[in-house]
Amino acid sequence: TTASPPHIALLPSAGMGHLTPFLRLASMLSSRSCTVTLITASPSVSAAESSHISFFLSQHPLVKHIEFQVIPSKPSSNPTTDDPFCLQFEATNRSVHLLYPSLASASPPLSAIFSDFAVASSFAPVAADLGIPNYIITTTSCKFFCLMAYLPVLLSDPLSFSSSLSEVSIPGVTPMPLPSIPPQFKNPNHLFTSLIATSAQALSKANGILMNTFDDFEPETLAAINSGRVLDNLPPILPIGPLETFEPKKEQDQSYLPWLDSQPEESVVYVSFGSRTAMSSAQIRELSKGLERSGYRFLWVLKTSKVDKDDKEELKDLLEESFLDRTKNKGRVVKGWVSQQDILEHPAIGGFLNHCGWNSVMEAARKGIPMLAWPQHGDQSVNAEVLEKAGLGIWERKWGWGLEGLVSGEEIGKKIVELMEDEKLRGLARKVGENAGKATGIGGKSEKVLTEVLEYLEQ
Ligand code: BUP
Repeated sequence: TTASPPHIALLPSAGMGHLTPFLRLASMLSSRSCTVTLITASPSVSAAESSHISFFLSQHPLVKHIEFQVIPSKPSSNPTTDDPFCLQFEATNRSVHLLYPSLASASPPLSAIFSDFAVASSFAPVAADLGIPNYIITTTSCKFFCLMAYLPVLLSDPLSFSSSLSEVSIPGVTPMPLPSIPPQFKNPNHLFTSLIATSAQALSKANGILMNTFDDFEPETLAAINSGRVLDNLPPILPIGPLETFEPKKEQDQSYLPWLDSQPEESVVYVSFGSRTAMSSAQIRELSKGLERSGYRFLWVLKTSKVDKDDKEELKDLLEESFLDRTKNKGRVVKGWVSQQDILEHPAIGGFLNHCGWNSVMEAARKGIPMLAWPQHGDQSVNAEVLEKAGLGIWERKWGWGLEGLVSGEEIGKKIVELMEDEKLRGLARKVGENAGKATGIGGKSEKVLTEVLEYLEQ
């Protein structure tokens, strides 16, 4: 009998940064004739997640959907964090065992499950009971993944994050300066830290770890981890990125597109800090000054709350009317969800001021758009270092974590000018884009890795 394409279930966890790569991969698998089941937790934290899930399903009628109820956390059950996404990771971990019956009775039978790193520990026993391969998907850089995988070892030594050391050392990986480490990692009791450490301990049980990165972007780190230098018990690390985007244009407020269409090529700075950064009003004011001072055209997506459902402030309450007036020909400020993919693909975009969420980095890499990195929290400082090293952008380290300090408009303005005028950087970034295209093209390294996994899983 000839082999038939595998049936793969995908289990993402909370937040658009986690959902997006899963939906993209689901679409890629579906177009390669796999049977795909998308598993989603309900209720979701943000409105963006629920609307993207519905939209995805409407575009992919062949994809099966399992929705499961998460057992909610008790209010203020965790004294170390009130981050709704982090609490949802924990709630999802407590609930994934509920999936067993529907996964066991899937038809055709499941060939494998691709589950998020954040649920690795609680899902490992479910996968073992089902007796099917489990691949873990991480939604960050390979370098930050190394830090997460090695976290249990670091936490076992009280001196690992001691302020007397200037950097954190992980075998095989270039040292990470202490200020780049998420501050929560210094507290082993913090929910974020304990979730990651527990997930890390389950990695050795997985069949492979799929990553949205590519060999040319992080060659040394990928070589180190795949030769067992970081830890000797990890399954293969499988770089399959940058993931293809499926998102067709949505009916949404795209009032900025006609404006963008009328701007010269590579003249506009696109400014966005992802779906989870709530910038302070003082920093928003400085950023507006910086954009104006730079003299460059800009498209700025502004958010003021961690969860979109809470974002109620209007532009006129956040920015001075005189600013909006003075810059009305130079720029656009947008509130609410935009199609970042369409924006980054637009020829008018010449630079990207961004928080370095890994999806955004890979999206900029695909298009070879130079970035000005301004990490806000989590994996973003390590990601900033990775993209700078790869030639995709610049990073002003002294700005620190965006959510902690206040950077002046003057400095921001200067850095934007640097980003837009650095022709060498533009050339390097373009090369990154070419390499990304090669990796995912027919016969490219990332494409081959995914093909091999799917061939292995054929039934
Ligand atoms: Br905001 C926003 N439109 O308006 P990251 C984001 N995106 O398409 P994050 C939009 O969401 P984590 C918007 O293109 C990317 O694919 C964007 O993921 C898209 O950052 C995704 O870049 C956001 O990884 O997540 O949201 O901060 O903290 O998990 O990295």
